[in-house]
Amino acid sequence: MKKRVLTTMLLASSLMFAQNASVKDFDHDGIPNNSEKILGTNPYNADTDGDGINDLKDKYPLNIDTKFVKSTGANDFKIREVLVENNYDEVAKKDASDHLEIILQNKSAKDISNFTLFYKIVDLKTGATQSYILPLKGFILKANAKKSIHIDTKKAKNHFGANPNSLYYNSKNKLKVFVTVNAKGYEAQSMTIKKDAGGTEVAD
Ligand SMILES: [Ca+2]
Ligand SMILES: [Ca+2]
Ligand SMILES: [Ca+2]
Repeated sequence: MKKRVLTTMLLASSLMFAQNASVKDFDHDGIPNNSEKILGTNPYNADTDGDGINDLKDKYPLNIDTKFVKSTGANDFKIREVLVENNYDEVAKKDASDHLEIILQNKSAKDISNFTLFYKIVDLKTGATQSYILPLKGFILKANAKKSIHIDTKKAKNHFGANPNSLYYNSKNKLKVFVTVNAKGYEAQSMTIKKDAGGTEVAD
């Protein structure tokens, strides 16, 4: 009898929790947070892949529907490094953290802005792919300087929103990450990196 009461109570409380969770929709895209987790979309971004189509209407919310057009112009900046988990950061002489980090170098005497990032994640075991466009609003690469772009869930300067439900965070398989950085009026720069199998380490 006692056991039955407990089960009923547990059921009732989990139902209440499910109802509460289901009505939460942080990004107001019409998809509840818990459904975004199942779909693999970003609960903090109404347009997860950045292609201009809202998650609810997007047939492929994790792969851009439009073609990413590379910027052209002066070849004045380059990607110095792309860091992922299990990388050794040659510049800082320490292990790289788990998030995606792109280190840019300005080779010119002029500040560069108006950056947009395109990145594609391929799960090398399942073949699943995801592609994202991310405008890097407010990011300025000063003349002759190097600076990192961080793609994670931190809200800080030079940090830009990663999808917490993406392959990057949820697949334990070996991944390949293709990165292209656009800057209006400048030659786009690309780099590819592999992320070893295994989960992201919380300790980093
Ligand atoms: Ca939502
Ligand atoms: Ca969303
Ligand atoms: Ca979209």
